[in-house]
Amino acid sequence: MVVLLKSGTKAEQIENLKSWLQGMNIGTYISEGTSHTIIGLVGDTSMVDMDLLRSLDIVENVQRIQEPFKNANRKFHNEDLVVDINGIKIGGGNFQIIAGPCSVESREQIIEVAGRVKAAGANLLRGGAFKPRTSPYAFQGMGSDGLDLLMEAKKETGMPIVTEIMNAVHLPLFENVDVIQVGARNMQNFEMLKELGKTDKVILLKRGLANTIDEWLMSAEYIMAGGNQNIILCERGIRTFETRTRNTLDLGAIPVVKKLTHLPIVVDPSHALGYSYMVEPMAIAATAAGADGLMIEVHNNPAKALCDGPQSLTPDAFDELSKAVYAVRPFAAKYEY
Ligand SMILES: [Mn+2]
Repeated sequence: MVVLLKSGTKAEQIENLKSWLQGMNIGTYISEGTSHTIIGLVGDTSMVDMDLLRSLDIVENVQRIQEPFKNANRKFHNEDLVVDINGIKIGGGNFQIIAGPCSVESREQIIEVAGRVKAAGANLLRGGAFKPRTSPYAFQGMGSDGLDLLMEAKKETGMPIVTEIMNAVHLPLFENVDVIQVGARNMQNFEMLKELGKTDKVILLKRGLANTIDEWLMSAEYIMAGGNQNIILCERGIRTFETRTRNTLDLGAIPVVKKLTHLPIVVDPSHALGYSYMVEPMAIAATAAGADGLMIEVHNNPAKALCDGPQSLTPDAFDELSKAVYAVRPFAAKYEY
């Protein structure tokens, strides 16, 4: 971190700032220019409040040289993280498709969809049991009954389960869930992130709908600071002025994330676009751009789906998507940092 002082700052004021920083175990390196003095901060500056520093009378500007996230930082983890879910690997060159309905609605529905997406090349089954709906009057999910049905589908197909948690008090119910999803709306539910950090579960951390990449990585940092390093990031579109798509799919996040962190990133074009006809082209694009996986909503009868029907693919459409994606995959962008 570098602090640029205002011109005319007195030596005594600089000494005061130095000793204040020393009190926080931060060393200083002072460089006196012709008009301005610059102080370089040496040590772990992740605890330093930049805004507080900037508000000081003698400070012109403050800049971070290093990102405030450490556990999630590529600089400290040269090798890509490979997340292993019962032998199914994501990251470090391993690519997987997670597919399934938005919500678990019935035994028949989840078993049928699971069988179809597995046959088409998906390796993990998604399905919501606890649903974060915009309206309190909309279908809220089947709750723990939905989790039981997911376990049945897992038994039947052998596919690991990915499902969303809405409240840390539900954690005991998630004991047999393979990947716990933190939804976009909970990306900054810091108390829940801390609880997930104490578990050894694989966490799929969706990007908030109005969050920057740095905020997203700081949320990953919350989980990792608690000891849990098993995180998969999921880009699911961000809110912009565009209304023709449900959100705006930020494919630019893929190379940025690859540069900043060793964590794998999967892309969810279903929630990003909101309409089924847009899902396949953007799934292909995300794959080509080097995503480590995809998350796709598939329903056996999208017209009757209790949630997110318009963006859900039929099993037949998912077959087509899967073929196209696996055809593109060998040509996907590769990143080395
Ligand atoms: Mn959904």
